[in-house]
Amino acid sequence: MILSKRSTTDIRIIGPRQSGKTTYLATLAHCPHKKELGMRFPGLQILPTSHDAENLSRLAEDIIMRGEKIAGDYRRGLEVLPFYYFQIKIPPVKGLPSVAIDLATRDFAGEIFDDIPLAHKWTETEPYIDDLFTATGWMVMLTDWEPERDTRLYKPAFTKLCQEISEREQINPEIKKLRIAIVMSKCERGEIWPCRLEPDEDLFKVRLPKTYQVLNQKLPPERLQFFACSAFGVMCDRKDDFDPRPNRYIPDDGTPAEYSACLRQPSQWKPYGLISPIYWLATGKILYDRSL
Ligand SMILES: Nc1nc2c(ncn2[C@@H]2O[C@H](COP(=O)(O)OP(=O)(O)OP(=O)(O)O)[C@@H](O)[C@H]2O)c(=O)[nH]1
Ligand SMILES: [Mg+2]
Repeated sequence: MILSKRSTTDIRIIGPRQSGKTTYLATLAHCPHKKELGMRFPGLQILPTSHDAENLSRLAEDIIMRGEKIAGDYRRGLEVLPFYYFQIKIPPVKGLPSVAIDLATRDFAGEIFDDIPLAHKWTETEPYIDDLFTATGWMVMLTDWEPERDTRLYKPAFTKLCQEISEREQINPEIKKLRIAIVMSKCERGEIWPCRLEPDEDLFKVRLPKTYQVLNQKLPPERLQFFACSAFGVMCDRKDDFDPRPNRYIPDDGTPAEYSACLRQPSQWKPYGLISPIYWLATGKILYDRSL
């Protein structure tokens, strides 16, 4: 008999400004390719189960589907920062039992991540870091890989976070169970789309070597995994009708392409890799199909 395993997962989504955190959550809430997913994985369910999570789904319908980008977030007090609740059911497959995940999650404004390495901002940043340590997992979304970002922001931010982890786990051994999923967002971009299959080796190790080194020195693989995801996906990844162009357009207003893209063709909207990081954060197992 296959037993259904139920677990509650409390995740914080962090990462620099405009790395796609809120779009990711709105896409998860809306789950635009539900019908197709239902055919590929009968029994798969992704349900927003709180008012705020339903609002996210409306954000997807009213803004993303209309080809606009959702507004960036600014630092808000933790007491007013919403939690989004989801129920995710993954059917039994390839010898793994079915999994039901009760997900509680919230995303922090990018400026909080950007401030992590800044000693003079620590008093403002610390309450958010305290909140991070009340979660069972972190999803860190990164989007660009210029050497400058690798050395000047990501490496120092992760060095500080790892230092906090090792200090706090001396006091609270529960923190030793914390898992961290590092996710390259917007992976439909042509130059990184092929690397989505092995993001650890082909994306992070190659494109963010300093960050990759620090993380691997500080955290064992049971606590650290690398993923690639895209809230937008490509135009069509079916073998019989392949069209690998990113399903995004870049407004012609001079804003940097990485930060201002919008969904191009809502009828073709098929995100990539939304569930994989959540699945690993919840279960410690790698999902058989990373495209999920
Ligand atoms: N190409 C592409 N662009 C995306 C994707 N996801 C989000 N974006 C775009 O990236 C920009 C920033 O997205 P947000 O979701 O607001 O990013 P954020 O991390 O929540 O940003 P802050 O709230 O400022 O921290 C917007 O223009 C989005 O449309 C994606 O999968 N692919
Ligand atoms: Mg946001």
